[in-house]
This record gives sequence, C-alpha cells and structure tokens, in this order.
Amino acid sequence: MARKIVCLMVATMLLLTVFAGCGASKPAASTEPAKAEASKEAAPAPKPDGKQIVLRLAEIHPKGYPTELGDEEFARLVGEKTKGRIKVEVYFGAQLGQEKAVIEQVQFGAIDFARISVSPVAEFAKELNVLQLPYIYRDREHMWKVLQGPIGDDLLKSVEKAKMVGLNWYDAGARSFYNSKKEIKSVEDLKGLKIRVQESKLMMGLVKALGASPTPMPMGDVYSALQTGVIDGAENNWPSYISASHFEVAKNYTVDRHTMVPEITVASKQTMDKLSKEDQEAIRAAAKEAIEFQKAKWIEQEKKDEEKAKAAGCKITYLDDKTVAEFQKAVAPLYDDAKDFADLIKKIQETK
Ligand code: GTR
Repeated sequence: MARKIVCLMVATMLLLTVFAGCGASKPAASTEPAKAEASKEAAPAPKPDGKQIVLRLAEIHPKGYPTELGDEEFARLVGEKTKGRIKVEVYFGAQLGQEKAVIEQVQFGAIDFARISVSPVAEFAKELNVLQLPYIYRDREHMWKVLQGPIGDDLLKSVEKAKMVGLNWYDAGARSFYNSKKEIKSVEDLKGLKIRVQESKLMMGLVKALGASPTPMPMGDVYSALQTGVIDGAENNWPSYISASHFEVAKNYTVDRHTMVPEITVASKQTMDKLSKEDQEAIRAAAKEAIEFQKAKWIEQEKKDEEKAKAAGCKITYLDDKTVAEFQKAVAPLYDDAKDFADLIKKIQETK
C-alpha cells in the first residue's frame, strides 16, 4: 500500500514537471523553438543486447543556443565513450521545468543531468557565489583560468554537498542591464527601477546595491513580466537577451558587464551512484571535453547577437571606464558580505 502511494506521488510529480516546462512564455527568436521531444540524434543506437541506460538532461534554452549545443556535444561524447551503453537525451526549451525546480529534481534523482546557471545553484552550495561576484574577473581569460584550474575543480566538488555532482563549466559571457523605460547611463539612472533577477540572494543584493528594486523570477516568466510592466527591466548576456526575445520589449541595453556568471552542468548524485566507476569516469571526461566546443560556440553567438540587437534598433549604451568604476564602487559592499570566503576571493583575484 505504502509503495503504491509513493509510486503515485512520483508519477504525479513527473507529470507536474512536464507541464511546468510547458509554461515557458515566449518562443525563441534566434534559434529553433522547443519541440515536445528531446534531441535524440546525439547518441549511438541502442546495443543489440538492449542494455542501454537512457539518462535525461534538462536545459532551459532552445535548440541551437550555445549551452544546448554544449549539452549535445556532451551527450555525443558520453555515447562514444561508453560505446552506446549510456544515452543522454537533451530536453531543451525548459521541457523539464525552470531552473530552480530542475535543481530540486536533480537532487532527488528525478532528472539525471542539468545545465544551469551557477547563480541558482549557489543557493545550495554557497561557495559558488564567489564565481558570480560583480566584476570579480579581469576578463574572460581570467575567468577561464580560474574555472579550469584548481579553484574550479574544488568548486565543482563542493556541489556534492547539495546532492549533485558538478561536471563542467560553460561560458555565459557577461550580464548587463536592460529595460523598457529609459537609457541607463549611470548608476543614478537605475534608481527605483524594478529589475528581474535570477533566484539568487547574491543577485538580489547586487541590484539593491545599485539602488534598483530586485524581483526574482524564473527566466520563462520574464518576457510577459516585461510586456505587462510587472517589471521594468532585467539583466542578462546578449544571447539570452535575443533568444528569449526580451529585446522586443526592453529596448534599452547598457553594457555595464556587472557580472560574469558561468554555467554549470550537474548530475544527480543518485544517478551517478548507480553507475559503474567506469561509466562515471566516462561521464566526467565527456563533460570536461565538451567545454572547449561550447566556448567556441559561445563566442560566435555573442557577437552575432550583439549585432542582432543593433539591427533590431535597440538603444545600446556603452559605458566609459569612469562610469564602470562607479558601478564597481556601488557593488563593493557585496565583497564584505562574502567575507566567509575572503581567502577564496583573494585566490581568484591573484590568479594570473
Ligand atoms: C542565462 C542562463 C540561464 C538562466 C538565465 C536567467 O544567461 O544561461 O541558465 O539562468 O540566464 O537569467 O534565468
């Protein structure tokens, strides 16, 4: 009897998950819209003995977005390295739900893998917050030195505390503010604006430090919230601004690059624990190998989407160094709040 109830609960949860994924608002503009099926072409055909393990990977972005291409490369490499023993199916376009819900399901084993932003994952593994501190990296190269060195490896391990296994990092460039109300030329201009943030305390603090009012919500709700005026603006990188069509409803984009938040691929610890050591190794190696592929796709897309925003008539504001320094000064208190991780922050800053 008890088993029946548990089965029923799990079935209901899975159903809810599938339907939650359908709630995503605006179809993608730059890439193929999500279909009600995963990318199945990535892995080899099942072995003749039928002993293939099929695992699901959740991705909120549409097919063709740089992280989704990274996921497919990861899936392909897992298939190759396990000689078809493991097949990873990529469920793109938030078919399995929005990021916070997906994390919870990865934790209890209902979803095997997820590609997510570090921002919401840091709610469960606090150390990760250092990776999204405002202006922590000198540039992209510095960020990758940190991520692909001992600091990045230790931080991937820290995710295990949150019942997940950190597998790799992907590039997500820099995030900047955009809004439907006015051109932002200084910190002063942000005062009082209602800005959507990811579901992350650090991101809320960042927006507050700049004098605006943060509203956390899932990415899939942002388009309609901008359209109906529930929020005045949001912040993201060029590819998300374009692919989620936010550029249609929030035309003022200011290149303040206030934070560079890497992406992360996580596995469910429950899923990994059920696999052989050999398969676990193959998965880890595939994830690490997919990084360079994703980085190259990222750079291409970022450039294309900045151009796309210009062509679409968006008002793009590039800030001079003096104004960027004002942004940096305003968000400096976030470093005091992170003093538990002062040593780690110092190590990041000293990474050459
Ligand atoms: C994007 C990121 C997504 C999601 C989104 C957001 O840059 O790739 O995973 O976190 O931002 O703002 O919710």
